[in-house]
Amino acid sequence: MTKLTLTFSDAVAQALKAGDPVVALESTIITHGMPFPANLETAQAVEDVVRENGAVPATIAVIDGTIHVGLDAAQLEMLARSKDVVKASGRDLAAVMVTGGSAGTTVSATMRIAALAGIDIFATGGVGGVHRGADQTFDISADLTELGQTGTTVVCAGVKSILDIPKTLEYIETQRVPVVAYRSEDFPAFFTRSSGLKADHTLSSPEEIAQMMITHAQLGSGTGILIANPIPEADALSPDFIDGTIADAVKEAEARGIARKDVTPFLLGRINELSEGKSLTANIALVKNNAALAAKMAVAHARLKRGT
Ligand code: PSU
Ligand code: MN
Repeated sequence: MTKLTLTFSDAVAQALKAGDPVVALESTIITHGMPFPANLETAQAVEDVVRENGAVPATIAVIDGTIHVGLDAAQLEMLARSKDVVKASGRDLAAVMVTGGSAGTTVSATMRIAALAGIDIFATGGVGGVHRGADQTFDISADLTELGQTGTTVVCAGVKSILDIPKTLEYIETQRVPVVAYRSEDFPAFFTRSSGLKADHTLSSPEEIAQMMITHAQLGSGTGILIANPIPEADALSPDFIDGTIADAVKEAEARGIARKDVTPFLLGRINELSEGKSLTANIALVKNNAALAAKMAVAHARLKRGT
């Protein structure tokens, strides 16, 4: 038996050692969430946004059987171009590693690894959730159960209406995960600024969120926190347009019998095609927006932990 090794980039290792702000980033968005080359350009741009806002980006993936925390340019490009890397949620990691495989890590796997690495804040686009028709299919993302068990704070833009948003919020509530909307009363729906549902809490500064993270950890619940950051007004899509597109994609997935881990990548790809790239443009904008907020939170959180 050998010890689990995480391979850190120099920048991430140094920052963690010094207690400097670090933001974890997932890689399924690169391998299964966006087409090439937009996936690579976005991954690089998101890392830049984190740096511009004062934190060190730690993109997480499995490469040739090893978990990497912080990737170099060549590794990012390999993931972006590769057609045969696995989509790994937390439960898939060990099997991928033992066979020497490579994987993009989903929100659940990235949270798990971030927690092992000592990174408290993670930015992504959208988390998985309870799918429409889950009463028949039982399709509920492992992201939600991971949020209930791992103390990572996840910044997202809400969840897409490829999911059943009311059921997703109910499930998150059962998992004891606090949901905070940033500078909004409403829980956002990814491409649009409101899902029509209220968020449990509203916070309005990175400092306030950082303080909440510390208090939440002190309370010992052990769960994550979901920060829902609405897409910027200028980048938001019209609800009528995108909801129609999503409904068409969901119908097509059902008709074709798409199931299990293929559902979300199929829907993302089809929505991009059906919207003629409009969904992708919005997706890129909101991921950058989330990365900026996460970096500011990480700066505030590092300051509070240091007591300065
Ligand atoms: N939603 C997006 N883009 C993504 C994903 C979700 O808008 O790339 C990815 C994330 O990695 C998320 C995963 O963790 O899909 C959820 O997959 P599933 O629904 O199979 O649990
Ligand atoms: Mn699923």
